[in-house]
Amino acid sequence: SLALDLPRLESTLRLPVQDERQQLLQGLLQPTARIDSKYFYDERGCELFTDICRLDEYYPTRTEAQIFSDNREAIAAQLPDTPQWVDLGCGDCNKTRQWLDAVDPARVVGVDIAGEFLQSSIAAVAQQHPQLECVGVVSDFTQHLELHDLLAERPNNPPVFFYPGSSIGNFEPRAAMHFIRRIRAHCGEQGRLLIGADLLKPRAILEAAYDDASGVTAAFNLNILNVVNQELDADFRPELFHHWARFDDEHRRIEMRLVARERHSVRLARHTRRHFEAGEHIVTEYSHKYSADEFRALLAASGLRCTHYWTDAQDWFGVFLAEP
Ligand code: AVJ
Repeated sequence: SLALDLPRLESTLRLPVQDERQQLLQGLLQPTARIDSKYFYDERGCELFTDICRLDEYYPTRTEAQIFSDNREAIAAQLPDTPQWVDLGCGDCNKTRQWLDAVDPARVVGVDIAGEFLQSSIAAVAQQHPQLECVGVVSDFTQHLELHDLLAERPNNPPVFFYPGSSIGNFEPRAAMHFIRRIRAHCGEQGRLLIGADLLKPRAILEAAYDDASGVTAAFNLNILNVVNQELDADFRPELFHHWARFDDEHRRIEMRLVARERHSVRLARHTRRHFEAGEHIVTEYSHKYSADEFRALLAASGLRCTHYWTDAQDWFGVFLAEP
């Protein structure tokens, strides 16, 4: 039957929905309001992010893709034979698909928080590669990465964790270290991490990438308020905020905010309101930037040794291969 042809889908989503809503609410009630960046990615947010990746100003996606296509065979040559390819945040699996010929994995494990989307994107890979075992794991892996049992089913196929796109930049450095340590704990001796990280570069280039002329990133940022309205039954009016993105030299990160245009108040939950003064802001995203040496040091602090490094002609983006 059709149902039996669907690839295996597991779930490690553990947080009850109620806790998630409570966390979101608490963040909004802090002296400086915060919304976790994961709330960007509803259906509209995913579309807008796809549009961002095609912007002239947004260089990371394109630059990483170039590094991958220029070095595909050289990178694959450094990986263990027939690994378990674990794509963290696989989305539509388009990036993974491009590696299958070169890497020849024993199986593909696609991990993503968006469960419905995951089923169909993993199914598409499985259909294109009938010999390949494909498993989808619905998981908020940034909170709890727990794939030991799954990986142990193939003890002779070491995992290659694929974490592209500089998604690691959303973590603050300490949290990034803890997350990479979790990955390391899954590596055994032969496991590897293949990770992309955005590099430090002149401020004007960074800021343009997060505040593009056509306003796509502004729309992406403002859309998070619609997501929060859905999640909490809140009544944010996006038109009362404006998009703000700057590079913070001290913390070496792009910070994205939503700034209140005027004094007003928002209902967050049934009996909870939050007031905003004109100019008061909500932090919606950090996107940390590293030098290649700093990123190697982060890997080292997380128990992994960077063995190979690839970059583009301008040193704008780094691809790191690391092992225990
Ligand atoms: C998906 C986290 C890598 O930080 O560049 C793009 C998200 N935000 N434009 C990034 C994003 C605004 C992106 N990451």
